Amino acid sequence: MRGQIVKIVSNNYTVEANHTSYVCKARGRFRKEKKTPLVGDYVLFDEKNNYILEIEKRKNALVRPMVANIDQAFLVTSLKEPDLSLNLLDKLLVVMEVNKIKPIICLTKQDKCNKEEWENDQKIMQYYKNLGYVVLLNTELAQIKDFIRGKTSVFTGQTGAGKSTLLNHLDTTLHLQTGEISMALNRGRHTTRHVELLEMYGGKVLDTPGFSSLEFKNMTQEEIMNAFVEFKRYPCIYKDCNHIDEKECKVKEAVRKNQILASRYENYKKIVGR
Ligand SMILES: Nc1nc2c(ncn2[C@@H]2O[C@H](COP(=O)(O)OP(=O)(O)OP(=O)(O)O)[C@@H](O)[C@H]2O)c(=O)[nH]1
Ligand SMILES: [Mg+2]
Ligand SMILES: [Zn+2]
Repeated sequence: MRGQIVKIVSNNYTVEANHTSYVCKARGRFRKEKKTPLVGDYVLFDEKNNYILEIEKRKNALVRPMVANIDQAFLVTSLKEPDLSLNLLDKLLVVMEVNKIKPIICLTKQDKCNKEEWENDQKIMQYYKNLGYVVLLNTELAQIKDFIRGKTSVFTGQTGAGKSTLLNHLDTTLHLQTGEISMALNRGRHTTRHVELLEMYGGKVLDTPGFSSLEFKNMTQEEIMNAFVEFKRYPCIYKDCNHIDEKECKVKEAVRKNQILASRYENYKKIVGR
């Protein structure tokens, strides 16, 4: 039978097919072949013995969070508690740009900001909007639902940013566990511990465990550079300019003139390891 993996807890793979869930094991040979089934994978499975037989070719896959076959990503970004991290946001944008996944920036905890902080955040977010990115508040549920329809969306972002809370607001029947409960149980920092695929509003959404930092692997400097989409607006003299050590560089000039947000340039250097 053909189905889709909707949840993985240690070696148990929950596969959904025709609105029925099957808890399956994976074949031993997957490990030999270095194939790891991911949430979002379409698989062929033996529904009598509950074994995954075959993983279908993926449209794409992310390493962190570990998910497959994604159309778009909600980058759930808190403005407070935890404080806005433009470094994390830029890193996530790079991941999505490199993997050709549409990012949607979704801000949370605006209610915790004072007037001055919110005005400053809005200025920063206007910069991202000018780059062509969608920026929404987690209170704009109708718009979020519109984006969800007909697509597979991963919800990713820092732990405690409010991914599960937002999904609970979108579908009030969900009751996903959120921050405070885990604190009460003293389970540590990460409330969501498994990736889970859910269906809502004619689309699929994936709640994922948050993280406190992001590492980069398998990305070239060129890919990272291209992911900073505004750099292309300032063509340098040298086509292979890295915008770091070169003396005459239009990108660096644009940073000096405040045309490029300084934090974007600093995060570019950090991500490429400079
Ligand atoms: N004031 C305020 N609190 C929020 C908002 N969104 C989420 N929270 C709170 O933030 C805390 C963390 O929310 P979660 O939804 O558990 O965060 P998460 O991103 O799912 O975290 P992980 O599962 O650990 O990755 C909870 O106490 C929520 O009630 C918001 O917009 N405003
Ligand atoms: Mg969560
Ligand atoms: Zn340059």
